This record gives sequence, C-alpha cells and structure tokens, in this order.
Amino acid sequence: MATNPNSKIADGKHADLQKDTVDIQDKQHMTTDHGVRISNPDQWLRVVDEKKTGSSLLEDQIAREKITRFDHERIPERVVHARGTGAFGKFKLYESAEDVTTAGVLTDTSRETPLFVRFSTVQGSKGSADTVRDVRGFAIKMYTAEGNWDIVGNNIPVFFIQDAIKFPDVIHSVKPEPQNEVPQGQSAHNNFWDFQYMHSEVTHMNQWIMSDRAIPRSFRMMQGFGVNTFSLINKAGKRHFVKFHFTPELGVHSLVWDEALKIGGQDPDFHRKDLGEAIEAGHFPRWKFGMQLMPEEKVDSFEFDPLDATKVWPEELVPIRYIGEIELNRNVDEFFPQTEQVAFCTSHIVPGIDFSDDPLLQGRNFSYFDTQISRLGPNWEELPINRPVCPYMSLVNRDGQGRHRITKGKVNYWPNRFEANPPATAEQGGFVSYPQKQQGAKKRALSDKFKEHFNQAQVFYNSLSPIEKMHVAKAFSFELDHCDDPVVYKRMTERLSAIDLDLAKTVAKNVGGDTPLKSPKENKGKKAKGLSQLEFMPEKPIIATRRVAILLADEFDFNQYTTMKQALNERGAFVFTIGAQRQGVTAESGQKVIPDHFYSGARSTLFDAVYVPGGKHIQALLKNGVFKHWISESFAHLKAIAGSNEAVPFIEKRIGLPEVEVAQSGSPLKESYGVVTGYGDAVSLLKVGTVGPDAKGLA
Ligand code: HDD
Repeated sequence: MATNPNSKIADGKHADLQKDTVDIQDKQHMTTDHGVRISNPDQWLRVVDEKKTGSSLLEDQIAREKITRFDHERIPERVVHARGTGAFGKFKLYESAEDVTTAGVLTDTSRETPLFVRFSTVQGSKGSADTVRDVRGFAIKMYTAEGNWDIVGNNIPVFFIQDAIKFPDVIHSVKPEPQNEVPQGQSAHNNFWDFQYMHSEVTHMNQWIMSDRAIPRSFRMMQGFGVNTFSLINKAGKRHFVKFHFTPELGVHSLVWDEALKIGGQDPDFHRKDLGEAIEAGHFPRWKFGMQLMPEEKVDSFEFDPLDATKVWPEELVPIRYIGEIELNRNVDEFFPQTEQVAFCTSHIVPGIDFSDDPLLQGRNFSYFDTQISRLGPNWEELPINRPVCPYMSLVNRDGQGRHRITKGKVNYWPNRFEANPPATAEQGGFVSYPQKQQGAKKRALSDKFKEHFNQAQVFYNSLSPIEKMHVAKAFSFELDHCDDPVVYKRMTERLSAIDLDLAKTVAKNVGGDTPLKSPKENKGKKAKGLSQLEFMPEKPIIATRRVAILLADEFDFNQYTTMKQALNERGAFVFTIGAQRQGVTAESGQKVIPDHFYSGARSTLFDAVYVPGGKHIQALLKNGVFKHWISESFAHLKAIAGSNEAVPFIEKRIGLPEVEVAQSGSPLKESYGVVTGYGDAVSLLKVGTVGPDAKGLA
C-alpha cells in the first residue's frame, strides 16, 4: 500500500500548520487585509471644523474594513457540542492488529500518528459553563498516512436513541425550551424529561447521565468511547465488528454535584483551563486505546443487538484488547482557526475500517458532513486544521465559497484524456467498501432485540457502589425537582421503578411523585465489569496535576510551608498559596510570601486538596469566615485535608468527626476520612497517601 513519508512523524500536523501560521511577535507593521500599512488605526476619517467636530466619512476604507470584518466575526456555533476545547497529540500503536484490519494506523507499530482532540459538552451554547451535568464529547481526528480518521465519541459508551431520525427530537427536548430559551446548559426541565419518558430506549443512557460520569473532574480523567459499532476488515477480507475505547491513565474521577454547581459560577472555564494548564506544564494526559472485537458471524448470538447504540457489549462477553495509546501534548496557538474550525465526520474512515448497519451511525454519516457546510462552508476540509497530512487531490471536488487551493491543469472531471488524478486500486491504497450482502424489503423497522430497553439499565445501576447509587438518586431528584409539570415528574419516577424500586421510592419522595409499590420489571441483581467508575482508579495514587491550596495568614510557620510546597511541587502537584492578602503574608520568622490569591478571590471548590501549616497564624485564621468555610466545604466535598501542629486541633474540631479525637502534641500521624493531621515534619503527611486522586475519586 502506498504510504506517506509523514507517517512516522508524530508532529507531521504541526509542520503542516506552520505553512499557515504567522507570529504576532514579529513586530511587523499593521496593514489592511490588502497589505497597505495603516498610519492611524484609532480615529475614523472625518470632515472637521476648527473645534475638530464634524461628520465621519463613509469613504474611510480602513475603518469600513475593520468594522465589516468585525460584524462578520461569528460563525454559527455547532448545533450540539457548541462548548468545547481542543489539543494536539499523537497516537502510538504498541501491538499490530493485522489479524483484524489492514489499516496502517492500527498495524504499523513504527508509526506515531498526529491527532487533534476536541472535548465538549452537548447542551449548552458556546459560552456556557464547563461543569454542567451533561455528556462530554470526545472527538478525535487522526491525521493518518492514508487520510484522516475521525472517531467522534463521547465519555459515555451508549446513546439516548437507536435511530438517527430521532436526533433532532432528542436534541430539541434537551436544548433550552422554545418559548423562552431556558434553561442554559441543563437537562433539568420539563421537555427533556417528557421526552425521556416517551422513549423508553433512553433508559440505559439516562442512568449514565444521572451518574457521576456526567460531572467529570477533568477532561483528562474521563473515558472515551466510539459508541457506535464500526467494522474492521483484514487482508483476507474478513470482517469483525468493533467498538473503540480510550481509558485514561489518571483514572476516572468526578466532581460532586454541589462542587459542579459552584464551579459553574466561580470558574466557568474550569475544564478548559485544566486541560491547557496540564499540557503547558508538561503533564501530558494519556489514554490507553482498546478495541472490543466481534467476528461478524457472532452478531446474532447475544441477547442484545450489537448494532444498537443504546447497549454496551459487556466486557465479560467481549473483552477489550488494548493495543495503543493516545497522548495530548500541545495546546492550540489560536482557538478559532483550530478548535472552532475543526470539523469531525463519522464518515471519515480509512482503508481497513468500515461502517456497520448501526442505524444511528448510518444517519450520523450523513449529518456531520452536512452540518460542516452550514458552519464552515463547502471547502471546510481545506481549512488548515482539517486538511490531511497525506497527499490529497480531487479534480472534481472544487470551487465553492472559500476555495483557496489552486489546482493547475486543463480538466476538472474524470475520466479525462490526460488520465490526470486517477483512482487507486485496493493494492494502491484505494478505499473499497466491504462487500456486504444485502437483501430485504424497504421498511421503517428495527430488529426485535432493539425493543428491549431495561436490562442493561438495571445492570448499570446494580454495578454502582453505594455512594455512586446515592449520587444517581440525588441527580434524578435534582432534575425532576426542576420540572414543574406533575405529568413529567410523576411519570418519570414511575419509570424508575423498572430499574430499581428503592431508587424510584427515594426520588418519588423527594420530587413529589407517587411512591411505587412494585416494580414492573424484576431486578435480579445482575452486575457487570467496567461500569462503576471506582474500577478505574490508577494503580498508584498520583498527586501530579492535582490542585493543592496552602492556606496562610500572618505568622505562619515558614519551614512547614516551604517544605510542604517543595514536596508537592516535586511530585508535580499544582500548588497555590492562599493568603489573607495578596500584598503579602509574613511568617513567624519574618519571611514574606506573596500569595497567588487572597481568601475572597479563590474558593475551596477550585482545589483538590488543602494544607494548613502550623504557626500563630491559626489565631487570625480562626477569625476568618472564608477560611473556616474552606475547611468544612473541602470536607463536605470529600477532599484531602492536611494540617500540622497548631492547625491540627482546629481542623479536627472544625470537621467535627466523632472518630477524630483532638490530637495531643507529639501524637503520631492520623488519617480519617481523608483528613491527615500530625505534628512535626510536615512532609510526612504526604506519606499517608490520602492526599491524591484516590480520595477524590470517591467524591
Ligand atoms: Fe453527534 C457533533 C458525538 C449522535 C449529529 N457529536 C458531535 C460532537 C460529538 C458528537 C463529540 C462534537 C464534535 C466536535 O467536537 O466538533 N453524536 C456523538 C455521539 C453520538 C452522536 C457519540 C452517538 C453515538 N450526532 C449524533 C446523531 C446525529 C449527530 C445521531 C445526527 C443524526 N453531532 C451531530 C452534528 C454535530 C455533532 C449535528 C454538531 C457539530 C458537528 O456535528 O460537527 O452533525
């Protein structure tokens, strides 16, 4: 197969983008868009009298160009997934999958394939908050040597609906209601839950979105799934169905709901900044890449239909084979031409990969290409971020708004007398569709197995830990409490009884539904692997990239502060000093420290852990309401809390844990519910091991 010389260069896309990149640092003079230097960009050309008053002239071509460009700066936001952020990276293959596919990207282990990932929320508009309860998009564009391969996935492995024709309905139902455009970035409203009741096929998915999966701590700490079923074709022409998985090295972690709500106001860009800062600091997020593979002939041997996107393939039946890794290692240079203009298509596949008859995927294959035309124009694939790194050429696809490629030659059709732009045979790398046999009657119908909607929803709920189940009950309660139409919240609580009777009773009580007495569908308690996110803790807790606040006021213990700060920095934590004032706080021993924030400028919600060193500063801190709230709020949000010396009795009393006795001076280190206290050497607190994502993971 013909390959591209770029195939071994992980930053091949970076090199490609340099052709279109200019650097604003280059002190180049300001010009109009047609290249003429501008002498005065700050005043409109006017006819003025001696007092310098007078009318502005339409003649001012420089002002008109500036205003006109500004007037047209906005393009339509994505109709879904409008809010998002992206980064560059690479895909590294560790094990060839040549037994199942001919795709170079999945068989050539010497390659590093450049890629771009865009993470997103679904419901909110472009300016909405990052931490809302929602599915997260996980869209990957791999610039492979044989063309772009897009995996347009989510952080949840299933979807609401089975047939693409229902997509406009489900999206209209979740988007702000038509009469008043309320609410923004939320599914907590009548229309969404009305739709959910009307379509029992959503039942599995709505268990996932009411779980902690829908409020991730970070884009770096969530799984990715291709969701739809694709095909892989090997050299012998045999087909396997496949589902793609991305499993984060850092584990799967979530916020708690109260935290998510507050961060939405305190820092609406929380996830966007988190990703950018980690990459900037060289802590590159990584995901293992895996595939679930099913030989074509097995497709009818399950109680569910493997082509139904509302179902997972249980790992007990179809294990995940991990064969590679993606890493994100470079932030974008400019948001608009890269993150905003990147455009994904499920139909972008490369030879060796093919579609399946999954009716959701079939519709998606139409929709993505189509939507890019209205958002970016017909030449959207020519935009620098979207164009392939391998050679590409079509004599026929040309012209249209925004075309800038110049194609030399006398013909724009095929075949032509010059034999210019010939197609490639399969041996030359030409894409050949899998020769699937088809026959049947033309009908609007889905296979019978698509009609079963509750089994996997029950298995998902059964597989959660008690804490996760409690969060699901609270999430349903929050959402349905926001519905003021009794038809909506009563029906939905009744529906929940088909999943779990206790869940339905709790929600009914909270939101005013009728308490169900029996379940319409017996729950036999079946559980499965890979559903509770607690299964995805990293093997060793890692504190790297976790945000740790150190709280200070005047007369803090300098030695404890600096040793802890240094120890945290050495472990890669992002350490922030919070002080009574940003002009500076002074240690007992006289040293001055300039904090990153003062108490009212930051909040406990923006950090994963907090440390309070000893020192006389505790007396001042005890009079500070924000400080006191910080400790109790951190505890309520299940965060790691550490304190030493004078801070110990304060922290223990503040938290009011019956198990934690007020420590005596000189007593050993203590750990209880993620609170670590001790006397003497501050750094030894870290050895207790709770100050890391494992503690947060339970949140
Ligand atoms: Fe979609 C965007 C993921 C079903 C139609 N979708 C979009 C994005 C993601 C997904 C991650 C954002 C891409 C980006 O960052 O630019 N969509 C999914 C998943 C689905 C799914 C995992 C179920 C398996 N989508 C789906 C259906 C349809 C669409 C059934 C239509 C029939 N999706 C679109 C779209 C969007 C989109 C309207 C809006 C912006 C875009 O495509 O590029 O075409």
